[in-house]
Amino acid sequence: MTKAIPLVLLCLLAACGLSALDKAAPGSMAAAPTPLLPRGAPNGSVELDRNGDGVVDYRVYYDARGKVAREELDFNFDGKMDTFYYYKDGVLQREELDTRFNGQIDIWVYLLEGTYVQRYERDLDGDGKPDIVRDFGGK
Ligand SMILES: [Ca+2]
Ligand SMILES: [Ca+2]
Repeated sequence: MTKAIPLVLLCLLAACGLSALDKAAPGSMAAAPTPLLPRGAPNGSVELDRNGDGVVDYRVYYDARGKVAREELDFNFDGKMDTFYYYKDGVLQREELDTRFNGQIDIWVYLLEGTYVQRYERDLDGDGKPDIVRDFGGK
């Protein structure tokens, strides 16, 4: 037993906290801290076909200063965007996820400083309104 153990335990606890959030947002659809293409032409947009099937599955929009403003992702490659990231001044503010792939957002994640989850909302019954709200506080 060493003094390092409490720190390891703390890390495990932190990992548990994160994985609980992961469980609510299946797969790797959780936070993407950095945009795929963070800079681009002012007010422009870029489309990508990540899996090469001829269907666009990633789209990014830039603000007037060429910083990323919004990203859209087709996570399950069914041709419909299901994961949305909203930025302000290039910093991630909000994620919206359609985890049932039915065209309706069912998870909203609000971020602080682009990293910390400030608020988490989930729609369980498919009416488009959150049933679970977790507010982690912050500013
Ligand atoms: Ca594709
Ligand atoms: Ca999709």
